[in-house]
Amino acid sequence: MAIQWFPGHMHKARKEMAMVLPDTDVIVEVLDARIPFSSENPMLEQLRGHKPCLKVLTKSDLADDELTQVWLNNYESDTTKSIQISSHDPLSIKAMQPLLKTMVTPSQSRVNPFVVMVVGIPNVGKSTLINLLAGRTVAKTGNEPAITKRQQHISLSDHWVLRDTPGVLWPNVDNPKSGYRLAATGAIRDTAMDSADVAAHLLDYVCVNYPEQLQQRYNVDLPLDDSVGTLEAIGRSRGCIGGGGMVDFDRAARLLLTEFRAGQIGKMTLENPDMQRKELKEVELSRIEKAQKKEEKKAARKAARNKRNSRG
Ligand SMILES: Nc1nc2c(ncn2[C@@H]2O[C@H](COP(=O)(O)OP(=O)(O)OP(=O)(O)O)[C@@H](O)[C@H]2O)c(=O)[nH]1
Ligand SMILES: [Mg+2]
Repeated sequence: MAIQWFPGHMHKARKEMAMVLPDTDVIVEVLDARIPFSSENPMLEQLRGHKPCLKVLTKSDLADDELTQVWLNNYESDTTKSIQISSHDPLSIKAMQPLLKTMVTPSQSRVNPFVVMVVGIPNVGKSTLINLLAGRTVAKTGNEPAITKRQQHISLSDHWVLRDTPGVLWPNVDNPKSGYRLAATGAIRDTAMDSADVAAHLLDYVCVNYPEQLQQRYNVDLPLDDSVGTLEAIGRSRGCIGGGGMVDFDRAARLLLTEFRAGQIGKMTLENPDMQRKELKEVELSRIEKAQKKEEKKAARKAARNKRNSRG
């Protein structure tokens, strides 16, 4: 299922980001440590060009530590550095500033402060990070996407300025698997997708990769080879019962998603770099197929038109 959730303010935000980019010294791209691939916005990648970029894997308190390390190793390059943080770990936030300093070139003649633009998909924790760096509440935060609606400048000191930006998704999330993961972690409004569908996709992965945590949390015998059956068993064990004594799948799904997002099932990461490579190939193949079909349709229409004209 392709997701199309691109509210007007995101379109405006994208344009504003492009406008202020020339005056930006470093881009801080906030990624969700549970879905580093799916939370990386390809639109931002194009926008930033060769600007130095610090990839910040946030919510690491909710992610699988081993996989967070794998992802961090995956990013290092000349213009890109990476770090993991958690809003619950002040030391991880403190470690960011020295790293940012290594990414700018100080010049004695410089009078303007360095500008750091904080970007990322909705609900990933950009404003929370800014508040923690500033040491006070300067930006509005909230546990739902699209809280920040416009850019905001925050002076950290005479030498540093932070720019908070609204979360931006790309107009058409063309990898359906990424769409489900974005929905599972709360980057997409819950109303944009069917909760039971999102929960079943989450369980497809969790049942295989984190079966013990799931079993422990729900404390019932789960049929782990069947995600719909697992969701049904979770719903029954938690009293999500609707008419006729049947499990209310929507309620069970919402319960599972809430507990997953709060880290109550355990620390989990939903993707690794191998999955990223495989899925990017699939997306490319499907793009080529779609383009071919479009061309074939166009050719068929043209042939039909020519036939009609030659008859007439
Ligand atoms: N567990 C955990 N929660 C976090 C962390 N960072 C942020 N959050 C929570 O994530 C939610 C979203 O945080 P925000 O800072 O508003 O996210 P944002 O990226 O600014 O969102 P938009 O402005 O909507 O794009 C809030 O409920 C935060 O408390 C973290 O490191 N760990
Ligand atoms: Mg925000």
